Amino acid sequence: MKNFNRNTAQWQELDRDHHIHPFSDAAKLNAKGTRVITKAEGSYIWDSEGNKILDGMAGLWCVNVGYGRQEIIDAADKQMKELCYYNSFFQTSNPPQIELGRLLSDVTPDGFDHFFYSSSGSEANDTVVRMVRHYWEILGKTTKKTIISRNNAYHGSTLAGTSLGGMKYMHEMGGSLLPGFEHISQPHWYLDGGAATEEEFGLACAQELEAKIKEIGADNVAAFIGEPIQGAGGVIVPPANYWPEIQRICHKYDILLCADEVICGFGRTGTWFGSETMGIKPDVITMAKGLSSGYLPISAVGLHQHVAQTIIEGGDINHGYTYSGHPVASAAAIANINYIIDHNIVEIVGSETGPYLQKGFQDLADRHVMVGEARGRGMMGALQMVQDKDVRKLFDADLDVGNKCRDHCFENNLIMRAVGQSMIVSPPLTMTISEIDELLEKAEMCLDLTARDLGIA
Ligand code: PXG
Repeated sequence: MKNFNRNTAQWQELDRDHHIHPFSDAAKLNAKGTRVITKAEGSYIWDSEGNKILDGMAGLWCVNVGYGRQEIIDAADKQMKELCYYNSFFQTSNPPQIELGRLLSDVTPDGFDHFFYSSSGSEANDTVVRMVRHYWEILGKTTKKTIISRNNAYHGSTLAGTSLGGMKYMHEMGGSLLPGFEHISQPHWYLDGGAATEEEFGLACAQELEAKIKEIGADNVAAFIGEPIQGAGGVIVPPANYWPEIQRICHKYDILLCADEVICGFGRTGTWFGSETMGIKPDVITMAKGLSSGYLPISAVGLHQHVAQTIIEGGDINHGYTYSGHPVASAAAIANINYIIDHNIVEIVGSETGPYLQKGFQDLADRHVMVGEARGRGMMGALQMVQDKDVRKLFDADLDVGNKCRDHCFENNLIMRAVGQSMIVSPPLTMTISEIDELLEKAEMCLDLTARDLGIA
């Protein structure tokens, strides 16, 4: 390929000269130089220096079936040649997007049979905001506009995504918190629970929703949105009574329940959807990432029958994207879902690899001086680092323990992400037991190195 054959230093220089990276401090990154990833296969990526790196994050929580699957490559290649693009606006459709809808109605929870497509999780969540408000307008409840979410939630980086999300530092950039969005506490018992039991805390967090609805007035609230298990916020698994109580409250006040399944969907938690793992029956679901395992950008909003029927009968839908239902991305998504089905990936995560990873993390937490808690479900997990396990006390923020540990991982060819003082994994769902062993060994070694930096061990 013309000009692709450069060395690391040349690529770093060009990257510095021409690229603004997402969620990065550009000046610091430029001074350090980016790591250039050149190829990938299965659970491993390679950089331009030839290092083989175990990808504990499946890219960015998305390459669920692992890298380089020929079935997906072939499906995209075939579709690219046949019909590389056509829109869905001119009363037109295309076979891959039609087939994808049928397949999604099979794998999504009961009652979901209509889907609206876009290219990213953020666009899908923008769609959720517009659709739920439109739904209430059709029903004549024009004041039902506000959407309630949680602090530290992540729902994307567009203006609506940022506003839905509960990341303060994102709201602060450019005054990005739009009106019509409210946030309640996240159900993070380990760090925020204080003296409460998990049950007491779960109930209290859920009941904040009721208090918020009463404060705003149910007539003004359109929906509640949440990730079944918060991902980017730090793999936060809510107490068992949290979601049932949220469900009860949404039902009581006639508020739509939206599950953001962008990370939890397509097997990540050991069932097809995180809603199933957490026992939720949502009205709307957001899907992206694992929908195509990241091979091509595609996302979807699933509408439960009762929502879909109202929208279908409600007249013009003044919403859509150039790439809604892109044929090549749809073909990749179909091949990806078929790969998941054909290889029993959801069942294997639910009964074998998921429990194995979780037990490995739990054992590590039990024996490691710095790990206060192991959280997770299926193939997503977090190791919470603490200074004092007995009182759940974090390290001083200035010590930057998360990034210290993340850097050790990087140097030792393991991708693990730091969220505050938690180390996060979300590996490909196809990761084998021996690869999980490698992940666990490297993770422990990097925790040891971090402890040594801090003078603990
Ligand atoms: N919802 C959830 C639950 C997500 O995790 C989005 C929506 C937005 O998807 P797009 O495709 O627009 O990025 C996400 C994305 C991180 C990190 O640092 C996580 C995401 C994106 C970027 C960084 O963990 N998740």
